[in-house]
This record gives sequence, structure tokens and C-alpha cells, in this order.
Amino acid sequence: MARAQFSAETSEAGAFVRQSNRFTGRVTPHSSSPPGAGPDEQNRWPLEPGRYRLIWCRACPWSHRALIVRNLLGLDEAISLGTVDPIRDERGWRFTLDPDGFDPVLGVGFLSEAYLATDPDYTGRVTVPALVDTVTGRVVTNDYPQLTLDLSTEWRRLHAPDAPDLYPVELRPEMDQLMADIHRDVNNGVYRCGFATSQQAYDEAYTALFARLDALSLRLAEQRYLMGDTITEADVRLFVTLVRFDVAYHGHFKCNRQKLTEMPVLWAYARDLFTTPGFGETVDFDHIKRHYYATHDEINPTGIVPLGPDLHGWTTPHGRG
Ligand SMILES: N[C@@H](CCC(=O)N[C@@H](CS)C(=O)NCC(=O)O)C(=O)O
Repeated sequence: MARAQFSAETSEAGAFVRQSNRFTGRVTPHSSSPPGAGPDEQNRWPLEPGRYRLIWCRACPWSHRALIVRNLLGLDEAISLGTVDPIRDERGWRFTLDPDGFDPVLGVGFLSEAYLATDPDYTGRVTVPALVDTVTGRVVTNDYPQLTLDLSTEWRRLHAPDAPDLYPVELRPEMDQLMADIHRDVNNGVYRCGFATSQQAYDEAYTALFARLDALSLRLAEQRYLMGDTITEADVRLFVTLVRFDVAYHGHFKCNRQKLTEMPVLWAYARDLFTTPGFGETVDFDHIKRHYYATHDEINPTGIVPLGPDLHGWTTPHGRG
């Protein structure tokens, strides 16, 4: 069987099985900790504007969704941002985009320093996004699905006055199911295609991915957004995978039944979101391409980053709404 990109996360049948999220603290106004203190006995951190720092990578879809949600909710003043280099070295995510190679607030050169300060025994992959407490230097959470839902619900007191409701109470049962399907087959499905080390595992992931994209196309042919007339977190989660589809997943992860540009409904939907404030300006196609093609050496040993595809179509009229 082929060598795995992440052997600790590959099953005997050659399927990619993503590691669980190590840090699951939650920032909430219900924390019983006083301001400036660490988490309470239930691992709840106090809600304080300016205290927490979101560490993200522009290339990473799980980071990207956190950034878009933060921006849409107007939390950009409340949560500061640290950006890592899309290329990791042997010590992992690094702050080499900052002038002296250190995150100016946390004072670390590598995200692993914050992980190890929080759990000296941590041996898994050090991942973004991570929400880090600037007071203690500890990682609050790398639990990316809960993080964004908490931004919508627990951080409400700090939202902009006109912030959208990205997780409406009445839609949650349907949204939760939809987002779980999208996660399994699309968000993580592209990774299951790309990191498969057996033909069968790849075939299964590919089939599920395109079946789900077909179903989403039918749904989005009837309505502008996944849950109807307004944008929700489900759209954010789908967008971050679609925007990487042609530049990374189609070639690098072998998700190549069609390109996004060959799936008319999804392509128009993605362009609609791309030109919505909060979305397009957060996309960095150069970081995306360099991260995927240059850092997965088992998949692309030469590290050569393709020059294409032509991206001009992203700003053409989408004809929706
Ligand atoms: N926290 C999740 C998802 C986040 C994630 O995988 N982020 C990627 C970037 S897109 C990462 O940080 N990878 C670090 C690595 O592969 O060492 C996980 O542990 O799998």
C-alpha cells in the first residue's frame, strides 16, 4: 500500500481518519472565572474583548471558516488575528510572515510553543485554527466546529449591531444534519480522497463527495443559500471547500470528476458568496496553492506548485439573488 501523508491517521484499509481536536475549552459569558483568570472547572473561559487571539493560516479551510465567521459577526476588534506561514518546516506552523519571525502578541515563533505550554505531553499534529489566550499563553481550543458556533452564540454580547444570525435556533436541527453531511462528504471528503492510500478508500471518498455535490447543486438550484434566503454558517463551511476546489483539490487530491467551474449551480453560488463582503477578501489563492502542493510531500514529492488555473472567472456576474 502507498505511504500515508499522516500514518497515525490512516486506517489499515488505507482511509484517512482525522485526529480528534485536543483542546476543547469554550469562551462563554457563563464562565465562573473572574476576568483575567483561566478557565473554570468546566473548562469555560471568560468572555473578554481583546483577550483571545485567533491563529490561522490563509490556506487552511478550517481556519478560513473561523475567519469568515469572525468578520461577518463584527468580532474583528474583539478577537485579534495571528497569521502563520502557509509553509511549515520540521517544527510546524511558524510566524515567519511577521517581521522578526515572532507573533507580536504571543511572542512565540512557532504555534507548537503554545500547544506545548498548554500540554507538555502533546504529540499529535499541531493544527490551525487555534484560539489562544493572550494572558496565559495557553490554547483555549483547536476544536474548529465548536469554535465558530460559539462565536455565533456565546460571543453575542460583542457582535456588531447589524451582525447576521449565522446559526438561527429554529434552523439548527436541519442545519446540524446538513453540516454533518457536508463535513463528512465534502469538507473532510476531499481530504479523504487526497490522503487515501488504497484504491478502495479513494473510490469511496470520491463517490461520496460527488454524490453530495450533486445533491447540494439540486438544493441550491431552488434557493440562493443552503438554508434559504439568508447566509448561515452552513454556507461558510461549504464555501471554504468550494473556493479551494479547482486550485487544490481537483488536481492535488484527485477530486476530478468535474472542476467547480464545470458545476454550474455550485460555481454561481460560490461566486455569489465570493463577492459578498466578508468572503472574497479573505481568500488567498497563492497561499492555498503553495500550502497544498508544497507541503504534502507524499502526494506531490516534487513540491512543484502549478501556475494555473486561470482565476479571472471568480468575479464574473453570478446571476443569483
Ligand atoms: N484540528 C483539526 C483540523 C485542522 C487542520 O487539520 N488544520 C490543518 C491545516 S488545514 C493543520 O493545521 N495541519 C497541521 C499538520 O498537518 O501538521 C485536526 O486536528 O485535524
